[in-house]
Amino acid sequence: MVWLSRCCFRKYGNFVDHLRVYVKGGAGGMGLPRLGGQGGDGGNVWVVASKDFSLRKIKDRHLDKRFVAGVGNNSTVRALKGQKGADVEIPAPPGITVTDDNGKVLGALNVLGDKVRVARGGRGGSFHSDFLPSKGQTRHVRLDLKLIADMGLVGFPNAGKSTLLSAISHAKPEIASYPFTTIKPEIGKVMYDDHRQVSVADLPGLIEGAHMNKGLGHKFLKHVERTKQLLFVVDVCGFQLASHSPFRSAFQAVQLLTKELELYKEEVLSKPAILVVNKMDLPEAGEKLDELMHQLDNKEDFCHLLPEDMVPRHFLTFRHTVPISASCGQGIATLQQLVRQSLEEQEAEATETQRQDKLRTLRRATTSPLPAPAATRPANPKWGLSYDA
Ligand SMILES: Nc1nc2c(ncn2[C@@H]2O[C@H](COP(=O)(O)OP(=O)(O)OP(=O)(O)O)[C@@H](O)[C@H]2O)c(=O)[nH]1
Ligand SMILES: [Mg+2]
Repeated sequence: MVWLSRCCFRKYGNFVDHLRVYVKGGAGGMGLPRLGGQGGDGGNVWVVASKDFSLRKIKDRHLDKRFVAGVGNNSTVRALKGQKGADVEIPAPPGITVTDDNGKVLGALNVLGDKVRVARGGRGGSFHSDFLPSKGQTRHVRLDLKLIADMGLVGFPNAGKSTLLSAISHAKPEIASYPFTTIKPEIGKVMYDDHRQVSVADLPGLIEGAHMNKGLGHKFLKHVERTKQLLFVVDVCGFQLASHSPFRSAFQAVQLLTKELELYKEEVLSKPAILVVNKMDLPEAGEKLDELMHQLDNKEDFCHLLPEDMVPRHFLTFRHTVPISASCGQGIATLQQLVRQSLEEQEAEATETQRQDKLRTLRRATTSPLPAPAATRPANPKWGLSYDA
């Protein structure tokens, strides 16, 4: 056990999913009162979504975690307009949300090339400021990584999430019969014959109380926020974390996982979800699956199987329920097809919603009455003139 926790710590320590850095915009340059010269503005600090960059790399390359932009040049007789200070860019992976120390979101990097200004440079001295420059903005900002993947695997430990990922993609996650084998998220790519790719994020197992920071779940729950869909994975024969913890059947696991997500952030449950019932190669799996399907079809009748405060407010309706055996390969091809189908349906739905929105806006624009002629509009009492809004 000691060995296990040490090993976990070492590997966990390698993965960085948030970073707090100090940023400072450059000060502006002095103006030149005698000739009306304007000092250069200070440089800005930006966070830019860049290829092949991880938060770990930033941390390793900038041990002091300080990013300071260049100062603007003073105005001189030779160069009345001082040169602007150099900008500084912090390269970061896509999927980053940037917040200040008060938790205010400054911006998000979703695709390569997206950039967020995190510290503004000071203004160069000019006529308007008595030729005195201003200082650059100084603060700490937090970079928070949320993985971007098409599907996120959600399940109790040992359900077989990593085994499934290795069965459907080229990823080689660690697999073992003890809980919490996966301690850092990993993304695998499912390749289809027509070269379409679907990314699947293997996340550490959730346990009851994950939303309250129990287990590793809480730290990684944020990663399900950015996946397009959820792939619930349950062991058909149920799960027991330790000898003193209660045994949970597959039905209970589904509902408890739903509740954990609900307690973390209810919006997450609005994502389409697929239920994967794993380990169908085990003896009695068939009967267990029948029981699960019956319970899922009559959820209300089986609420008593859950702790009172763990009954989800809304039961999740899965787009598909797929029995598989991740280790034997049974049902894998069907699952791959259903995953793709579900993503394509979601894309089509999104396009349809966009089309409907556009149509509605267009209709509103064409049916709204024309603005009244200026002469008939009420006069602004303050100036005694008619005014335009
Ligand atoms: N019999 C059987 N065993 C399986 C199957 N899939 C996974 N297992 C076993 O279940 C155990 C857990 O598998 P993992 O893939 O590590 O489970 P996980 O959900 O990733 O677990 P954590 O990383 O701890 O959350 C391993 O011993 C696997 O060999 C299956 O389809 N059938
Ligand atoms: Mg795992």
